This record gives sequence, structure tokens and C-alpha cells, in this order.
Amino acid sequence: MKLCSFRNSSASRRVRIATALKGASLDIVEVDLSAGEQLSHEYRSVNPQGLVPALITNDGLVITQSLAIMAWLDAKFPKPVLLGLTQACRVKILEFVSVVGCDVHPLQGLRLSRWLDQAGSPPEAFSVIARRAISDGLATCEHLVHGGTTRFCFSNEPSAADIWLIPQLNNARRFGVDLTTYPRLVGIEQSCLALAAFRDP
Ligand SMILES: N[C@@H](CCC(=O)N[C@@H](CS)C(=O)NCC(=O)O)C(=O)O
Repeated sequence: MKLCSFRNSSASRRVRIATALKGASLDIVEVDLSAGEQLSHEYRSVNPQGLVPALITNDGLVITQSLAIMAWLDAKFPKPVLLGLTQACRVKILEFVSVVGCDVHPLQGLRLSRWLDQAGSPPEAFSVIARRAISDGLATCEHLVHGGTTRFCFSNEPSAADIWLIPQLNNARRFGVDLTTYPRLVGIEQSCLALAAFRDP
């Protein structure tokens, strides 16, 4: 399998962590977002959206969107299950990853920064929006796992929720968001970082 990925991309990192947890091998094709390679004609022939990640399977199937890739990986490499063993667990995981992936991630990314620049917004607008989105999103995530006693978000095994959380906490630090009000999330991060799959990719 090949993964079109960028080292500092949190959506790409989700897929790298997932494949590491599953012990699947992956060839990385680096798409340099800082050089704008994602917008090239060549890369858009792989993903017309001009975003990473994009997974190219051994059968030549191209899958974009980290959540869709996760579903494919769970079907292809069943252990460990990342999208939940039971329906109840699965909906909790989907709820959590949607907060991070749909409600926070687009408001802290390169694309928004570029669009705000193009619209002539003040230079601080991007970081103000990003910090607000991250703080609100992490507060929701903390609420979703509040009171739990499991090592990871929803069980004693890592799931997609943990995979979405770890790169997001990195982004929070990058934007200077104070994490002390999210003690359970930071505790879960410690459990994740004890696993090589979360550290290396
Ligand atoms: N919803 C997508 C998000 C993909 C995404 O936004 N990727 C970012 C990197 S984390 C990207 O490629 N940005 C390039 C750009 O904005 O030009 C997913 O989960 O895969």
C-alpha cells in the first residue's frame, strides 16, 4: 500500500498510526504541503480535492478521507478494531472523531489560512479562529470521555478516537492552547504515547 502523506499533517498521521497499530506495511509518498505539491496537477490526478492523505491499495483503489481509510483498514486488517467492537462503542468513537475531524480540523488548517490571506483578513484572524475551534472542540471531547476510567478514550485498547486525539493535541500545543482544563484527554495521551505506534509515525 502507498500513502500520499505529509509528515506534519494530522490527517495523514491518523493513517500512519492506524497502520502501525495494525502492523501493516506502508510505503510513504511524501507530498510536501509547504511547497504546495498537493495543488499540483499531478497530485490532483490522485486526489482532486488536493488534500492528504490518500491511500493507494495494492489493488489500485484510491481512498481519500482519513475516516474512509480507517473503515477500509478495519475491513482489511481486522485486528485491532479501530472503529469499535460494538455498535454502542462505534457510535461513541464516530461522535468523537467527528468533533475533531469535522468541527475542529478544518478551522486550523493550511487551507483556511490560505483562504483568509486571499480574502485580505488581518494576519491574526487565522490563529484566533484556530484557537477558538480547538478550545471548544477539546472541551467537547473532554466531556465525551469525562468520568471514564479506561486507559484510552472508550476502552482499554486504542481506537480511532485516540488516533484522532493525539495529532489534535499536538496542534493545540502549536497554537498555544492551555491543556490543563482537559485532564482526562492529557491522561489518555500518556497512555497512547506509551505505544510505539503513536510515537513514531
Ligand atoms: N477530512 C480530511 C482532511 C484532509 C486535510 O485537510 N488534509 C490537510 C493536511 S492535515 C491538507 O492536505 N491540507 C493541504 C491544503 O490545505 O492545501 C481527512 O480526514 O482526510
